[in-house]
This record gives sequence, C-alpha cells and structure tokens, in this order.
Amino acid sequence: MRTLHAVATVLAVCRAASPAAACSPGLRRVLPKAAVRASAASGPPPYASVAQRAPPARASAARELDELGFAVLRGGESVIDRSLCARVALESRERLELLLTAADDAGCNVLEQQYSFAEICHRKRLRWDMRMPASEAWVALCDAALREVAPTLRELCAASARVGAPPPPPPRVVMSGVVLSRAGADAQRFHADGGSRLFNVFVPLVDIAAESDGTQFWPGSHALGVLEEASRAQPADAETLRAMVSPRCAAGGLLVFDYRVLHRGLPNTSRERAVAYIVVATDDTHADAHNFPARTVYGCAADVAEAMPLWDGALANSWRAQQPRVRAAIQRLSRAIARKEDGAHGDDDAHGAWRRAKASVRAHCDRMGRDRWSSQAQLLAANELLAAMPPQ
Ligand SMILES: O=C(O)CCC(=O)C(=O)O
Repeated sequence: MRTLHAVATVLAVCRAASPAAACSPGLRRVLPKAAVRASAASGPPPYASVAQRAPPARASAARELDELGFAVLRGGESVIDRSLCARVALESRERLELLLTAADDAGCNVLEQQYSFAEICHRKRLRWDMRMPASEAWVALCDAALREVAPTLRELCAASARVGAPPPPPPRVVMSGVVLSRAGADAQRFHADGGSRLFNVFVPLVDIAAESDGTQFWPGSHALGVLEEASRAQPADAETLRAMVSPRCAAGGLLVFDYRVLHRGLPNTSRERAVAYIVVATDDTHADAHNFPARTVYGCAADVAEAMPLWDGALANSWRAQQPRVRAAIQRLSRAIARKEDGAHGDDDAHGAWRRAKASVRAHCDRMGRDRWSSQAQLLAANELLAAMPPQ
C-alpha cells in the first residue's frame, strides 16, 4: 500500500513536471518505467530524475504498453467494422437477457446480488462480465482484434526477450467475453485482472469519449509486482486521481492493457455501454483461471445461488428471510401450471415446470409495469397468477 502511495506521488510529480507528455491521442500523461520500478523498490522515489526527464518522443504502442501498462491502437479510431460491432452489441444484449433469466431461475437476486458463474459474473451492481457463444459475428470480431493487436504484442515480447532465447509462440486468445454496464452503474474499484504475460484487448461496441464513462487506468501500476496489495489500493486524493487516464476509443477501436495494470470501469450515468474483449497470452504457460468460476448458472442449486453476497449488506437479511416465501409461491404456481398442461411437455422434468412458472411470473411483472427482477414483485405476481387460475 505504501509502495502505491509512492507511485501515486511519482505520477503526480510526473504530471506536474511534464503535462504535455503525450504519447497518443487521449493519453495525456506518461510515467517513465524507471520511475515506477524505482518507486516499487525500497527507498525514496526519484522525484528529481522524473521532474528533469524530457517528455518522451511519440512512442510505439508496444512501448506505451510496456511503460504505462496500456495503449490505444491507431489513435482510438475504429479498426473493426462498425456494423460488425453493432451486431455483436445486439447479440451481447440478447445474451445478457438470457443469462439474467437463467440467474433468476436459479434463485439469484439479479440486480442486488454479486453472483459468479462460468457464463456470467455480476462484477458490480448493473455491471456484468459474460462469456459469448461462438456466433459468426463474435468469431469475426475476436479474430480481427487478435490480428490487429498481434504485431504490438510481438514487438513487446521481442523487446523484452533475452538474447538467444527461442522466439515466443504467436499471441493466442485464452478467453473472451463482453463487459456490459447499464445506466446507473457506479465506478468500480481499481483492480488488476491477473498476472504477467496476459493482455486484455478491449473493443468498445459504442463510442467512448476521453474521461467519460470508459475504462480508467492507473499508468505504470502494472510494474508494481504486488498484485494482491495493488488491487486493494485505491487512490484517495484528488491529486492522485488526476494522474489517472481514461482514453477515448471509438466503437471498433482497440485498447490493449497489461493484465496487471490497475484499472476500473467509470460510472455510467445515462446509457448502456458494452465492450467486447479478448484475453491474449504471449507464452504457453499462462491461462486465466480466476476471473470466472467453473460453476454453471444452469441448474445451480437454489441454496448455492441464494448464499452469494448482496451488494448492499443491509438488504441481505430481509431478502434471505423473504426467499422461502417467494420460492414456495412459485413452486405452487409451477405445480398448478404442470397440472393445467397435463403432460403437454412430455416427460419434461420439474425444473422445466419451474422455469415456465418463473417465465410467467416475469411476464406478469412486465404486464403490470413492475420490476421483473424484484422478489417482492415476483411474490405478488405468483400469488396473483395462482389466484387467477381455475380451481382444480
Ligand atoms: O467497464 C470497464 O471499462 C472495465 C471493466 C472491468 O475492468 C471489469 O469488469 O473487471
């Protein structure tokens, strides 16, 4: 933590010393690698050497990535076809609705609970990270992103390779997905995604202006080498926050960052923002094992789903206390629906009947203009639907 304060101070001094140290459009400040490394070591940070350093010449994306921990390719202009991005945006919205429905069927509180499944993680209220099925559009977007970023990653690897070392394997995608945040999402905490030799490549599916609702980076923080500690550190003062950078990137542009760099999604005040990403490894040994668990949302046991934490701890007790009543009402409804269907779904199991009951509850909430994800609204809907069914 103390180390990070030192880095923050270096950043602040660096900014004050060379405010014009621009490496690329939308990227306003540079933290020289030497300063970061020195600050990560014990002893006082080399303020004087930072202050006296001349603004660096325009750097290659590989050098920016090395020094800052992130880089915007081709000035943040669209590189991937915008109509392909629009298709993927639509698919990601549909995918989110499907996965929220599955989480609701499993017994999660879709908006208030911090759930993590193999297919979807609710990273913060109204912010989801999800894996995508391999549709034609999705595969085309991921292929294009890898093609565009590979030369930068190769250059970076070549620059840090030992003399005589065998050539590194070609960069390869180890994971991909979409981060989607909706209006009302707060800022995330600064965090790192994982360890070295992994890079995240963001492809925004909507235009993102500089310093707006995009991704904010803590320049140079990838070089600290203390992941756990670094992820706990949050810049506290205004001066430190001014050193953070949130670059402009058009829909279909490419923003690449080191997995270790501290970053966060900024608040979304008024719109939905979807960002596709690929995680690229630059050697054989690295795979991301911790950002999604193995547990699947489909058929997750209700007690496991309900045990996941709520964002607002104060809500947790009342919500958990209410859940047995909600579950019992929907169970009664699902039995009543099964009786009415009288075997129309063949040898469909109880889970199928449960899902149909949940679907009718959500549809009823929609018809009545109530929040379909609220337990209170679902309880009311289940009871109203039951009351409206002819007696058996
Ligand atoms: O929303 C963003 O821009 C960043 C998302 C992110 O870092 C995350 O979900 O972990």
